[in-house]
Amino acid sequence: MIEGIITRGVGGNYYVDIGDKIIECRARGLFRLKNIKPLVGDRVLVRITEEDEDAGYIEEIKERTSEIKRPNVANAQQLIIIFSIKNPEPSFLLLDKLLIAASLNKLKPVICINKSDLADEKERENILDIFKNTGYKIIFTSKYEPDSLLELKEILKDKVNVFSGPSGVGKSSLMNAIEPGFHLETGEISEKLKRGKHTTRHAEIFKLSFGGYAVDTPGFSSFELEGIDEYSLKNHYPEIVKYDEGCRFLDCLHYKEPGCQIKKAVDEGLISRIRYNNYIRLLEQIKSNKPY
Ligand SMILES: Nc1nc2c(ncn2[C@@H]2O[C@H](COP(=O)(O)OP(=O)(O)O)[C@@H](O)[C@H]2O)c(=O)[nH]1
Ligand SMILES: [Mg+2]
Ligand SMILES: [Zn+2]
Repeated sequence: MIEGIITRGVGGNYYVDIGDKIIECRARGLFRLKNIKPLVGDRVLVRITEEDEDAGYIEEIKERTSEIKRPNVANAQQLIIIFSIKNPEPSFLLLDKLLIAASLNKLKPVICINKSDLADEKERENILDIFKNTGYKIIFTSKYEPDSLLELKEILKDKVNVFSGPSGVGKSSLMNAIEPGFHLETGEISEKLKRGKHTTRHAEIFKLSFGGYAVDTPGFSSFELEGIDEYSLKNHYPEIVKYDEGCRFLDCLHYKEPGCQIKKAVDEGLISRIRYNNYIRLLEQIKSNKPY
């Protein structure tokens, strides 16, 4: 049997990339018995049919390391969160929500600040300052700066990458710049035309010529704080975890409690006030949804 990765699934047919070619496969009945549905991104073992060397059966699905919804993809490894430094300016609250989504979905987040040709050194430093002490990987990219594209490619290489970010930040332009074979539509007019067309999306991961895969997700942008309660939210802020020691109350939410070390760390400039304020906004949102 040959190992491969499912890149596309349409009506019970699965397209499995085995390295040098794509094999069209059916899943074996035993998956249905076990109530397992093969997903795009699944690493599988395939038995090639005797009659046709481009067709086969999926015999085994390897254990998944992650599973995201909308689109439903298994084994994604990185979430590439794309915002632009301006036109439009980044929403740091949405950026935080995407970082939390990455954390919840066991994806490594990479913050990609695009259109960096429009920014000066000071503006870049302001962004880096917001994420100080988080440990997040942050890169600045522009379709006009070839070195930045090389850096992005190095990060994407050999990984299953999920792209996320609001429209207009240059996602499609960026993909086209790193992968000339993509020919994605760019600009506002094409965005409008596309709207409403792709209502029945089937998941698909796209092979990158330099190694790895890419998949686009519209779903994460409407992300709600599913599965997080007020006490677990802080675990998704690495810099809060880092300085979370010595608060007067053991279960301190770093909210209105006296003797809070996190508020002190914000005052001392160790934690960005923008990040802290977002944390408080999300905390209040979680609290208010709670039926008391
Ligand atoms: N200055 C600058 N503009 C860019 C860059 N990338 C894209 N744009 C412009 O931003 C607009 C939106 O780009 P598009 O790729 O369609 O964004 P998407 O909606 O995120 O896919 C277009 O007018 C692009 O020409 C960049 O690196 N620098
Ligand atoms: Mg686009
Ligand atoms: Zn505290």
